[in-house]
Amino acid sequence: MKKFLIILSIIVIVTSCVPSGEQTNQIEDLDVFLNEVENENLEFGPIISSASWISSNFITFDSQKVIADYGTRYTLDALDKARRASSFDDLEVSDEKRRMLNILKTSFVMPPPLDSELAAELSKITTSLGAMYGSGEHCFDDGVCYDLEAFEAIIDNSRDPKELLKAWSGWHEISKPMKPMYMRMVEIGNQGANDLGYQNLSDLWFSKYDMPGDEFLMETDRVWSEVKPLYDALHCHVRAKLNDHYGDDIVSTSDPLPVHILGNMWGQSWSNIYDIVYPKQEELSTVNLTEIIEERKLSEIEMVEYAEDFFISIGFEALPDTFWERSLFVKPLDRSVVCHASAWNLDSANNDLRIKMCIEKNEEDFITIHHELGHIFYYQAYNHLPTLFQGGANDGFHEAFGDLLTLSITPDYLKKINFINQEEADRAEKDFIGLLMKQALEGVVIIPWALMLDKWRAGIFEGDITKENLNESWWEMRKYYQGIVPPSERSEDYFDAGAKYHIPGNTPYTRYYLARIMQYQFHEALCKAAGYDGYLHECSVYGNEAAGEKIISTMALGQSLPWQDAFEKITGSRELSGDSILNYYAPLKKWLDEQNEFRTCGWE
Ligand code: X8Z
Ligand code: ZN
Repeated sequence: MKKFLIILSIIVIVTSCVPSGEQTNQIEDLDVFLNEVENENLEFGPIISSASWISSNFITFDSQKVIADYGTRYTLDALDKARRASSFDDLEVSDEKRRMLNILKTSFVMPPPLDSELAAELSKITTSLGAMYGSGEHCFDDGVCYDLEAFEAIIDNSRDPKELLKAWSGWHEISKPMKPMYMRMVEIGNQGANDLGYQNLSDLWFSKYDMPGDEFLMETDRVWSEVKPLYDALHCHVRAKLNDHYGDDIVSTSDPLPVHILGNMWGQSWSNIYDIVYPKQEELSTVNLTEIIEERKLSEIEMVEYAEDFFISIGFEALPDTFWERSLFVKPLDRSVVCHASAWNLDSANNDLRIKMCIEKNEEDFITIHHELGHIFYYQAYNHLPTLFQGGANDGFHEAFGDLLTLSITPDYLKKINFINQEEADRAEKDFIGLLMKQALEGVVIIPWALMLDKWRAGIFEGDITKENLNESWWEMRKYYQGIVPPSERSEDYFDAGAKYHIPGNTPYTRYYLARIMQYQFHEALCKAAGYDGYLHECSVYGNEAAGEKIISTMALGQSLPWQDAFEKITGSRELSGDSILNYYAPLKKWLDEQNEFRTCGWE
């Protein structure tokens, strides 16, 4: 019997190691196929990228026509490649090639079915939605028109509830006509996802995390349950302070927060109301970067240079000249552009990297510049890989590295770059609650928003949310997760989600949720590895090449390995966890709990 088993196992080993004639042919076919994909990506990728760059930088009838046409051809070609990739499903191949084939099969966000008419219709809709957002404007009865930046100037700075309500409502007019287009897009996209073997778009979107989609979603919920008490404490304090400022008519001490008074069009960051929630105290003062940028009369490009310097200080190579020549840093006055900040990898073989951003000279945009350069340096680090591996370990990684470095913008760092002097640094360091509060108003506040956004989209993709309850469900979920409500009654005539870039733009949003959790895990691990054992908010990795080496070598892996491997390389762990963010904010949480002791927290 034993002898028989040995013979059997030898046969098994032999059959699994030596390919049959048919398999050998298939392996050759696969190599030819992957080579063809690589060559086509290198040849046509840069042209499609340029067409896309033009269409976002010059929103005109013609640029949209061209990009819609390119979009159709590109998607049909990608679908064909996905189909060909599937023909190798049963072939035994190396992990690397299997990963390439999987990337070809899953790299869709809004796939049409393999039908040129539907593909053209879908491409036209997605292009139009993007352009409607990018060129969105609302004109009031007096004939005065506002675009997003003009509305944001009010929402971010005004303290007049009437003016805030007008600006918020005005911007949310622009998305009304998007609703039927959005629903038709989902219908076609769901059909496309189905043809690719997924139940629907949601199944496709959550299939990209190197684990079954439902397990991944359970992981994100688990981490949210860990972080929620911190968010709730912040919400409670902010509500009490807003109530002190505006009174019961605008915000009560027991209801959710009305979105228009939070200092951000979508209520996703509350850092613009920092002065209301954390009034100035003698002897203590957090650094105000907006004032420093204004005092020093920094130009938009100089702001980007400071961010570049941070990356260079930890070992990254400087950005190519073409980055500075071809990027868009300042909002043009003579044409319509998509102002939402983005980072572009137009031609990996030639390292053609650019950002497109209508930079405003303030703290918020200084932070966003670091975020965008996180993308750019990621591209630069992995552009040597085959094109199919040029991507983040997962999409959250791509969003996380720039944000990670902003945690290192400590008073000590600001002193090193001569933004503040020793005395100012000492005062800022003493005001660590102020520093943590400012960070939390952005970094913690975004978390439930970033989680709910794709949950809402999943509801539409799965058919639980329909055109009859599209807006109602949006606000129900915002209330449930964020404790935020609209400032007025919103009927189903509105499509309020469409007033957020990522909805008409079809950018998945769970990536920001992952980033906002992982960035603290990265920060804690890098600070510990550097031998730092003080408060995490005082740790800066500026100039730390050992930390830089870990970041750069992880980035250089691109998406060639499961994200858990890349994650382990930096953190030593393979799992998401809320522990690091809770450790980072522990002093603030203690302070908030004291402030909230006699307050009623939570919402219905
Ligand atoms: O869209 C962005 C970046 C470009 S990837 C500016 N962010 C999200 C948003 O603006 O809603 C960064 C934070 C979240
Ligand atoms: Zn980003």
